[in-house]
This record gives sequence, C-alpha cells and structure tokens, in this order.
Amino acid sequence: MAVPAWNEVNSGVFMNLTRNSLMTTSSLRHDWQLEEILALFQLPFNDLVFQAQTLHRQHFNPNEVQVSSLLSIKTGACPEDCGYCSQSAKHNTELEKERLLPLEEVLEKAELAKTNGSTRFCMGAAWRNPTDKNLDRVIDMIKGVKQLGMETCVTLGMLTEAQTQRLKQAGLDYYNHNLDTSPEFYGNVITTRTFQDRVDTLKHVREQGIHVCSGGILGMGENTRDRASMLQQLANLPQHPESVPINMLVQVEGTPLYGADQIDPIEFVRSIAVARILMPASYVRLSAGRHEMSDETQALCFLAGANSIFYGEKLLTTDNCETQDDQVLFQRLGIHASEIEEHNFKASACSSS
Ligand code: SAM
Ligand code: DTB
Ligand code: SF4
Repeated sequence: MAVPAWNEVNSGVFMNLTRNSLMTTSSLRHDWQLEEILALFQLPFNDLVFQAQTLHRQHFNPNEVQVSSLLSIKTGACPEDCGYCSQSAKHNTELEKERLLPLEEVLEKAELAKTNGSTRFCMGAAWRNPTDKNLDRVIDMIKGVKQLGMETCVTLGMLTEAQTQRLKQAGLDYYNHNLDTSPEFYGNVITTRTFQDRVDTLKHVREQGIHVCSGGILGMGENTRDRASMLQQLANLPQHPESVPINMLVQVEGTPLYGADQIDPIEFVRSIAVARILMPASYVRLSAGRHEMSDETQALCFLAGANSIFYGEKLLTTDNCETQDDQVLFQRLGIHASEIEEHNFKASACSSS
C-alpha cells in the first residue's frame, strides 16, 4: 500500500483506522550506504529538494512547523572540550557560569514560552553527565513543566541506564543527545569522549521508551562525506530519532572552532533535504544558526523538509531570532505552529518501522 499523503492521514476517521497500517507499511530504511547518500548530495538542487518535499508531504502537513523553546538550566564550566561550545571550561570564552537554576525560575520561563506558542520546553545543562543529586532537581523541573501542559525535553550529557529509567518515570518526553558529526571527524572536534559514548546513551534513551532527539552541527570544517556519514549514522540507528536537530555552527569567540570556514547555505539546505529523505517521518529541526541565516535560506530549509524550530530570543547561551521576526517570517511563508496532539502522533509514526 502506498503511504498516504498528510491530508488523507489528517482526516480524523482515516487517522484512527489506519494508524497501525501507516506504521507498518511506511518504508523507513535503516540500511543506507554512504555512496547512496553521497549520490543524493550530488543531485541537481531542484531534483533533491523536489524529492525531499515529496516525501515530506507524505508524512507531514507541509505548512506546519513544531515550535520548541530552550533554556540553559546550568550554564558554563563544563569539563568536556567540544570545540564548538561556549560552555566548555577548557575554552576562554566570555561566558558567565551559573549554578543550576531554581525550580521557580525554570517554571516561569516555561510558562512564558507556552504563552508565546511553544509546545515543548527543552532544558539544557553544561554537564558531561548529571550527578544523581542534580538529577533529582531536574526531575522536579520535568514534573513542573509537564504540569503546565507542555512536552518536556532535557539535554544533560551522558546517562547511565538507571538515570535514564528515572527520567522515564518522571514522564520525560524527549532526550536530546547529538551525535554532532561523523565518527571520522569526531576526534577533530571533541577529545574528552568518543562517538560510541554518544551512541551508548542514545541506546539507553531508546530502551526506556523516551523519544530520541539527535542530530548534529554543520559548518565545523567537515566535508560533504562527513555530513553524509553523520546522517547515515542517524538514519541507520535501529529506530530513527523522532527529532533530528541540524545546527549550523554558531561561532563563539574563544572556542577552537571560531573562524572555521562557514558552510555554503546551499550545501546546508542540501543537508536538510538529505536528512528528510533518509528519515522521512522524523521532525527535522532547523536549530542553531537561524539568526545568522537569511529569511530566504530558512524558507529553502522549510521547502527541503525542515519542520521544527527553536523559538525565543535565546538558544542556550547565544542569540536566536527575535520572536517577532519569526512571526513575520511564518506569516510571509503561510506557515503555522503545530498543536501538541498532532506532532505527538507523527512522532510515534516514525519509531514504528
Ligand atoms: N552538555 C550536553 C551535551 O553536550 O549533550 C547538553 C548541552 S549541549 C550545548 C547540546 C548541543 O548543542 C550540542 O550537542 C551541540 O550539538 C549543540 N551546540 C552547542 N554549541 C553549539 C554551537 N556553538 N553551535 C551550534 N550548535 C551548538
Ligand atoms: C540542539 O541540537 N541545539 C540546541 C539544543 N539541541 C540543546 C542547542 C544549540 C546551542 C547553540 C549554542 C548556544 O546557544 O550555546
Ligand atoms: Fe559541555 Fe555539552 Fe558544551 Fe560539550 S556541548 S562542552 S558537553 S555543554
């Protein structure tokens, strides 16, 4: 059976009756070969974007974008040496470090994000891994944000199996843990952990039944082969991540990657399109770097299949687009923010191959 288009799927009765058949017949692949992915990157731009948009329409409303907000709940002094990050204690950035924020402050920020239209609240901490004591406090935050009626996401570094289980019990919806780059390029960017460490945490998250949010960063000096290889790693996980953030490096003075060659915006759009083709039922998030992009580049990213963004004037430590500018862009493009129920349904469709 052919995969139905989003507007067929969206009509209530059809959705209820066919949810299972949609799940079992969707042709999600987990055996992508690097050469196949490179061939996608080499397609004429129009052919690539057309293919991506065609697949996008089979799984999603093309004019709907899921909106999340971010908050850094613990900023700076991180023991890891990620070459892109303002928060590493190993780099000389201007960043002021902070202790773990109090619960009340986190809930205030979440409420504001909800008022501004976000459906998911993502809390990030500059840790290699959380201590069990810190996890107690994060769990209170997760419970509080859920009570506001928002979806929850946290990104806290590496997790043990037992810690992941505690997050699941707290009701966590998503765990963000990026592979960041290809296994081949990894050592050029981070030396304090391995690519396999990341994969191991993702395995714990998946095994506990928490939705996986995992992607990477482009524009760190990697080449097309590295981009293809990173996307191959994500697509060939036993289940596709429900959410795939594609960040464009935000260059922070004092980090080793400050001054890296910037990625050509067209190559960035191509990467979004390839992510959409490889993981057609996943949310592809146009993440960090939007502030540095033109409206036209962002529009091309949405055309290539991006359907999720971070909204709000700050990412973790760097600037994001002004809320009002995003509202104007959505209006110009005829895009609307999705409601919580609908993207919940889509997220479960992608983990069902
Ligand atoms: N410490 C945790 C970790 O590394 O998983 C959570 C926070 S960390 C800041 C979350 C993600 O943000 C990183 O994995 C990376 O992909 C992204 N990121 C960090 N700094 C960035 C930058 N300057 N530009 C783009 N993405 C960045
Ligand atoms: C992700 O992939 N991007 C977000 C979120 N996951 C946690 C973080 C972007 C951070 C950009 C740099 C900063 O603001 O410090
Ligand atoms: Fe620490 Fe995460 Fe930044 Fe790496 S990306 S230095 S682990 S906060």
